[in-house]
Amino acid sequence: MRYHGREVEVEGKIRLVMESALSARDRVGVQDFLLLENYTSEAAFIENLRRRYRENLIYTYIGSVLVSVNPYKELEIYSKQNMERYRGVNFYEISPHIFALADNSYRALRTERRDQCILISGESGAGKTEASKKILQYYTTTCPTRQNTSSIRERLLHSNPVLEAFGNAKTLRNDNSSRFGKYMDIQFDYKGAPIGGHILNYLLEKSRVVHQNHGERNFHIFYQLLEGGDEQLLKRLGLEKTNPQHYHYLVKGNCPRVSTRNDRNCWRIMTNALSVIGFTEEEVEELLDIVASVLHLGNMQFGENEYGETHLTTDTQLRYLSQLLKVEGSDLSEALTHKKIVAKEEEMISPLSLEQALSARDALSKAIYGRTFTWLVEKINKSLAFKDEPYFSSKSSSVIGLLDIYGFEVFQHNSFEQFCINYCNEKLQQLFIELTLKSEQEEYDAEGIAWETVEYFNNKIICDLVEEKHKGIIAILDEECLRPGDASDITFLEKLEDTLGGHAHFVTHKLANGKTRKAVGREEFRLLHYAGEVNYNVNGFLDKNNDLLYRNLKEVMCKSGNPIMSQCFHREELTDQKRPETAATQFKLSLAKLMEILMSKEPSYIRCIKPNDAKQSGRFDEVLVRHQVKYLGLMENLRVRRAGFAYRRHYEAFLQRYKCLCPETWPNWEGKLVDGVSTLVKHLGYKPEEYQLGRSKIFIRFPKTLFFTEDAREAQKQTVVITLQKSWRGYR
Ligand code: AD9
Ligand code: MG
Repeated sequence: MRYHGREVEVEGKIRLVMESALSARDRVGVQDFLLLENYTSEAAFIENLRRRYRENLIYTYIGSVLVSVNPYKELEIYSKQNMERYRGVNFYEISPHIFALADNSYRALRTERRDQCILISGESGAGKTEASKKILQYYTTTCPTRQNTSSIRERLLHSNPVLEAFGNAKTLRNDNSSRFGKYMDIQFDYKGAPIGGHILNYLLEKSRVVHQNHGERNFHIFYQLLEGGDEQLLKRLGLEKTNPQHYHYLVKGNCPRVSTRNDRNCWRIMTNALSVIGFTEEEVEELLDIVASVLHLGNMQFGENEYGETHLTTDTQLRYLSQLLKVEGSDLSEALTHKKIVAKEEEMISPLSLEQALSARDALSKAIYGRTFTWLVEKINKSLAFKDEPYFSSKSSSVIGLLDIYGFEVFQHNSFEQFCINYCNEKLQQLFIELTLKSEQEEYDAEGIAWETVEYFNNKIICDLVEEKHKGIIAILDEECLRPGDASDITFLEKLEDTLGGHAHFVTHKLANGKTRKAVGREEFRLLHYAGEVNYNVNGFLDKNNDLLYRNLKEVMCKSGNPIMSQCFHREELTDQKRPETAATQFKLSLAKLMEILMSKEPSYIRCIKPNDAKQSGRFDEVLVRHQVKYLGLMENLRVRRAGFAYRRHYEAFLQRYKCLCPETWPNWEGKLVDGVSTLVKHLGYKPEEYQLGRSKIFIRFPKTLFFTEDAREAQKQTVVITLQKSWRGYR
């Protein structure tokens, strides 16, 4: 084979570049955006993504950040052999992959003994959960095993199907959408073997239990149970193996089946996972009793008498509920139709209207489901907890945290849930900006290299708008929730207008000149997020934030004979005078804790991109991708990384890769590494402005310089192959 060289001008110098290397780059783009010639051009960025996507190359780097585009099809790149290929290999030596990032974090954990975290972000359906599963598989497959802890791998892996059954659902955006945020620590011992884990969960979208938008479903578990549960089980639970449409809580979205999901299969996997995690048969029974109870609650029917008082019209559900939850039927019936208020040690009971009874019933269903989910996470945590051995302290272990949290969401109708989800994304973006800029600066400082500051949009102003004490949106919402009297969603909106009107990122329908802005409804406020504008409808904000359950319903549940329920509803709740924290404040506090956890670790980032809205493979919707590139801040990230030098590499790695290009460094350089690199680049004709030598790394300013070096290496390799082939033929 003959290789044709092509002369190209590089930095004013004519250099010979191998044709094959050039055409390959034209076809598949660059594997690191830092190497893009025109790095400020969004069009070039997207074109690079598109080229790679067309070739099924779904991963690309921006330095150490991994950008991933959802392939919407199974790729043969996650095999065990492939995992082995990525072990101990540097980023640039092999094509970009999520395993490379996982391995990199693992090696940093082992060599620097520093806790790591991997932050996965992207919009709904972009591939975050799949990414986190691939990472977990990588660690559980490739890391050494510690005696007696092999089952921990199994338990770590099996926690996923359980949490997904209870916490994921089909939405318009994703057939397996995580409706809760998840941060999982994987704990490793001093030899690098996984020995335990811990999960923190964030804000489950409980409202889905009682309501789903058109085309969406309730949580998977309900359909799995009805599809997969055997006759005997369903009979015991009082459920019919019928179309889920029979159940009021499952009909709202008019979408009982999803072509991409096999509920029966998932049921088998989920029940097996429960037993691997260590659920006893009784616990599984109790858990399913609760799931069935929620369906029965949804099917309860109420009637109203002439005085506007409500009563139950059928008692089938009540019978099953009292059996499954082990509560007194009459108590439950009374609590669902009456409200009890305790004021100054006096109890007052008043009947509920039909509407109030329905809302009390839904509040109970949400509370039961939400608390069961929390119980489930705690139960899994107990199973994953590292059991300390006397000679081995958990203090000597280190962790890699995996964050898979809901991505930025914009629907036609956005409510309290989207408000919380998007606030969370603001916080993560802030962390990302702070940490990438900080680490970039730290690296230049550590290496003794001068650098220029880069302007970027700091979204702190939006985080403050939401969370600031006394005058942030959450504070105003809480104030309205606590205010007795006429507080309502609308008075909340009015307060927002009074306090925040004029803020650069807050808009309502009222214009300063007294006119009306048409793009924002009368019951909405708009936030100008870093990722785009979102209108939030205030309807339901107060109720969802209060998240209250009538006292008598709590009393009934506290007496439940179902052991899981009695762990979920504590008697102290009834005597505790302190008002529980509101949902938004709880979320804010848990996010603040999460930020602390993440700040204490060394972060790696995976930025997931969704290529189209049709969940189809091979379709690359440029408008959609451009939007994500923008709000994931990828161009900004690239600009920051390129502000100084496009590329950097440790002397040792650089020398190892390119020493063959210089007779003085080949086959081995005996002296100081920095001198070897200096000799090598001078031999290659690097100009002084093209590079700088730091304390441990070479910094290369332009991608062209690196391309030239790579191409020279490729040509050298080919020469060696051809020479070898010739001598082999001569030998024969
Ligand atoms: V959400 O915010 O939880 O709604 P995610 O988690 O970002 O969302 P998810 O990982 O669930 O999205 O991916 C959505 C679907 O895309 C999956 O169910 C797969 O069908 C598909 N997907 C994602 N990543 C891959 C992949 N690496 N290979 C193959 C993938 N398919
Ligand atoms: Mg997910």
